[in-house]
Order: sequence, then structure tokens, then C-alpha cells
Amino acid sequence: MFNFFKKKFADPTPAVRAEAAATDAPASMQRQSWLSKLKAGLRKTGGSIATVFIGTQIDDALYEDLESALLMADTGVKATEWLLQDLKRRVKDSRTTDPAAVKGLLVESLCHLLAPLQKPLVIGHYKPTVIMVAGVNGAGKTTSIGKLTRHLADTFRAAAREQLGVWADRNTVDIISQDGGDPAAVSFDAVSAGKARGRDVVLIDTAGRLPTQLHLMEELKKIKRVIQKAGPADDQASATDPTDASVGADSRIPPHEVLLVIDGNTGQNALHQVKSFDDALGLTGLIVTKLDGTAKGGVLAAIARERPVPVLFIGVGEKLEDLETFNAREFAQALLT
Ligand SMILES: Nc1nc2c(ncn2[C@@H]2O[C@H](COP(=O)(O)OP(=O)(O)OP(=O)(O)O)[C@@H](O)[C@H]2O)c(=O)[nH]1
Ligand SMILES: [Mg+2]
Repeated sequence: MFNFFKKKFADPTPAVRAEAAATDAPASMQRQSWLSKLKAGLRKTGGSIATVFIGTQIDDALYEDLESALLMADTGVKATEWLLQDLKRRVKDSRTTDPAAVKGLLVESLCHLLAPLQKPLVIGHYKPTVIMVAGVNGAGKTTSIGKLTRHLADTFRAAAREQLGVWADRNTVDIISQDGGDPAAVSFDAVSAGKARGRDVVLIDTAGRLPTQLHLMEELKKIKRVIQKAGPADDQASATDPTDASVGADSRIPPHEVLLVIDGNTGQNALHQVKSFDDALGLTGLIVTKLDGTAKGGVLAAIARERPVPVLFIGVGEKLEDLETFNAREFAQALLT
């Protein structure tokens, strides 16, 4: 079992990062180029917040401006209140009188707020690991699945080189689809095929366009129920007898992950989607797309405060390399520095 992207992009302490830079230059270069992309993508959101700190005094006006800037960035009332309170405490403790230093303290507050959202996607625990992907029309589901598929193939190839030569030559991706077929039945077929063919991962794309939100939820719930009927996957991590249904039976039943893709551009509306999809489906993670060019990137803080479903990946563009794992500190720094 390994955490997705662990090899390439773990969240290293500075010491480990230095070591990684020495031994794994291409990976750290990739992460560097991702960081500059992330920074560019978040410029619109971060820019208006950063202007609050260009004055010479830390006073009520600064906090009021900051409050407006955070609300404008769709941080939401609750997260904005939390951030202001936490920041004021940090400013008091540090006894700083320099507005520029307050920006650095805001990075710390934001980092603290976002940290619970940071969680790696674990694959390899179940065989196959079944990942159902939901989201409204145009959120970026299919694009994200395409990017993930490529990353997964790379991750497995990297693991294969290091551990098991046999994985290397394996034909990596099958696509199961059926025009006009019942989505739940196609999903069931895909999971069954994944099991029969000994695949590592099954990704299930779903449609976002249905007459109403209610129709969409009902269809997604049905897809989830039908996927469950495909029966338990092999548990690769536990030492228990896989035929003993009384042990860990629930966790082996697919889908192992139910991910919601949200369009970061939709701000507070994305938060509403998280709440309603989570209520209907029991989400295990989020993919937040289109953070490039939006002024509403504060929505991640709102999610952290109001419905902290882990953010597994964030997207800042349409290209393959524009989807990456979410790291709270990177995000806070990219946003504000
Ligand atoms: N700028 C930008 N565009 C993105 C990103 N992710 C996806 N897109 C674009 O968003 C559009 C919609 O993406 P899709 O992947 O088709 O969305 P979907 O959720 O599968 O849509 P439906 O299947 O119709 O429900 C496409 O033009 C993508 O290229 C991103 O991170 N940044
Ligand atoms: Mg699609």
C-alpha cells in the first residue's frame, strides 16, 4: 500500500525537502513548477487580500479591510470570523507593529485552518480501489479523471520500478462505457471487470447534467448502491481472512472513495454543493478545480470551517500537470506571498 503521490510529492519538512532536492531533482522541480503555477492561479484571490497589508499601521481599519477582502474572496462569514480572531491573537502574542508581518501571521492562521483538509488519497489498500466521482455539470469531473488516470499510471509505474518488475509492462488503462446504457449498470460492469481483471483502481465518472438537482442526487445514490452490490474488494493491508465477512466487511465494499469535484470559481455555491452531496452520498474527498483565474479561492477556508471534507486534489488549469495534491501550507503561502 502506498499513499498516492507519496514518492513524488510527500509533504516534507524542510530537512527532508533539502534531501529530496538532492536525490530526486526531477520530482522537486516538478513541484516547484507546480508551486509557481499555483501562485499564479491564486493571484486574483490573494492579490486583493495582500493589498490590506501595504499600510504602515496595524489598526481597526486594517482588520476591517481584511474582513471585506476575505468575504469578497468567498471565505464566508464563519471562516472570516475565525481567521480574524486567530490572527489578532497571533499579532498580540508576537507584539509586532509591522503590517507586513501580519501578513505572515495570516499565512499561519490560514495554514492552521486548512490543515484538517489535507489528506492523501490512499490506493493499494483494496484491490481494486473503487473511486466514484460526482459533481454538477461542467465542474471538471472528466478532465480530473483523465489527469488522475495518468498520474496513477505514473505512480504505479514508479512503484513497479522500485518493487515489482511485473507491474511495469502491464497494460494500464481500460475504459468501460456504454452509449445510452443505464449509468448504474455500466458502473457495476466496470467494478466487476476491475475485480475480474485484477486491476488496482477503478474510477467511475458520472454525468452532472440532469433536469434537477434532486434527479441528480437520486441517480448518484442509485449508482452508489449498485456499485456496492458488486461485492467486497480484496483487502491487501489487513491480515484478516478475506473470506471472513464479519471482519472489516464494510470497508471492503466499494466504492472506497466518493469524491466530489467542485468548480473553485463558484465560491459559496461550491460550499453548498459540498454540503448537499455529502448529505446524499457521504463524501470521502473533494477535488477543487479551476482555482486558476478565480477571485474566490477563499472557499477552501469556508469548507474547512463549515464542512471539512478532505481536499485530495486541486486543479489550476486544463493541462495534465495542472492537477496536484493539496497541501495546506503551500496553498496558504501561494495565496499570500
Ligand atoms: N481553467 C481550468 N479549466 C478546467 C479545470 N478543470 C477542468 N477544466 C475545464 O472545465 C470544462 C469542463 O470540464 P469537464 O471535465 O468536461 O466537466 P465535467 O464535470 O465532466 O462535466 P459533465 O460531464 O458535463 O458534467 C472543460 O473545458 C475543462 O477543460 C481547471 O482546473 N482549470
Ligand atoms: Mg464529464
